[in-house]
Amino acid sequence: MKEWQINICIKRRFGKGIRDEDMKFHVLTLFPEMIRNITETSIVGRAVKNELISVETINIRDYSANKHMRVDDYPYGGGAGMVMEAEPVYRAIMAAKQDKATRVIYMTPQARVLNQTKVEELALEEELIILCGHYEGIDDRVLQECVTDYVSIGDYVLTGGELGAAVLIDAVSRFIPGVLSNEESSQFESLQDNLLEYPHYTRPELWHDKEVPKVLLSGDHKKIEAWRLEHSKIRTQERRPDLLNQSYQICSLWYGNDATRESAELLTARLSRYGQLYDYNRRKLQKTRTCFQKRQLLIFYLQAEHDTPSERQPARAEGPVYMTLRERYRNLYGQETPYVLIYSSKEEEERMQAETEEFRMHMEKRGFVKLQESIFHPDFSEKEQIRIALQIRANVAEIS
Ligand code: 21W
Repeated sequence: MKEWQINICIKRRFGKGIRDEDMKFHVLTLFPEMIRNITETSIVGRAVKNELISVETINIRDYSANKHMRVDDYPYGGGAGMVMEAEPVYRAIMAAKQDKATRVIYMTPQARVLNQTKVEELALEEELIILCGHYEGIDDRVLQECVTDYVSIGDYVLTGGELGAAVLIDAVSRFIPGVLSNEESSQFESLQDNLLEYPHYTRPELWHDKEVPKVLLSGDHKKIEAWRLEHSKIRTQERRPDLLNQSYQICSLWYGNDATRESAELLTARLSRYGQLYDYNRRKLQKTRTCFQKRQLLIFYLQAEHDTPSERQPARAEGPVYMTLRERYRNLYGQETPYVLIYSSKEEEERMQAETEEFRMHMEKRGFVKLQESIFHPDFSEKEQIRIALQIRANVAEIS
């Protein structure tokens, strides 16, 4: 059982208050029932019930500084419509914040449009305050003082920020462990690789004179995967060519024992639908000159050489010989290709310091740029695994 599953069991058994939710949303709005309607239903509603997330609505009107509970006033300089006053909004934000450094997101059409990268970045937070405007907008001074992120959900005009807040909550919640069931899982996701999904088919084989592509009936999984990748690319080129120059292919290079391989398989699957594994235990691969492109991301998994043999990984008759990183990867060439180093433990990171520094300089000369170092282990909880994958994806998004 994974850690989060155990946590759910504990919660079911002992009720509330055992442990905090993995994400807390505070929504500041004049129409709290609009948010509640959405967040009490469907997958988000189930996640709230299971206490994986919580959604607190704060009615800005409750923080009015006025005995008539008014929260808006005429705009200075004249013009149509009303403007929400700074003070009630400020008080509502302070009530949600409670001295914590929580990010405050203002939903507004005057912002960059929300995308998957931003969603993943926000999913790394523990709490979010979402501010919904109404009328013509909010007095700019409170926005300047409190807001950390401005978010639009698309280039069209709505009547208020509530639907935007609901969209944000929905998209972020999908990254909270346990929110999606296995079937709904975000493991393999359209857009995960900045590619649109390939076309799907089900029975019958022939419909309105249209046949199902033969390769899908072949049972050859390698061929099917190649077909799907190809058609994902074709679709993206046709319908969303703008996505293609944000897309990176994940290449995981590993050297070592079964634990190292397992790390590589797990993290690669979290990062990409079409990630590739390179087993550098193979002498042939070590000797082959391999050129990588700008749009590829290399992930090196360091050998957990001092790992004690576990049940999962019985000791080999003769374990892999220790080679330095430079020796293992002596034939790699890049074109400003980014890479990530993955250690299996904190101790390994410390032990390897000198060697990875030497490796970094070697790689720099060969056309590679180091993006980050992380620690990853198959025994990490689902939450920790997702966090590491999201961090890598956020860093990649930053350079692209
Ligand atoms: C719409 C507020 C327009 C302010 C002419 C004269 C939040 C939203 C919203 C809204 C204006 C999002 C005007 C995409 C959105 C939101 C309400 C300013 C009014 N026009 N994402 N006065 N689209 N919309 N213009 O509308 O609060 S996220």
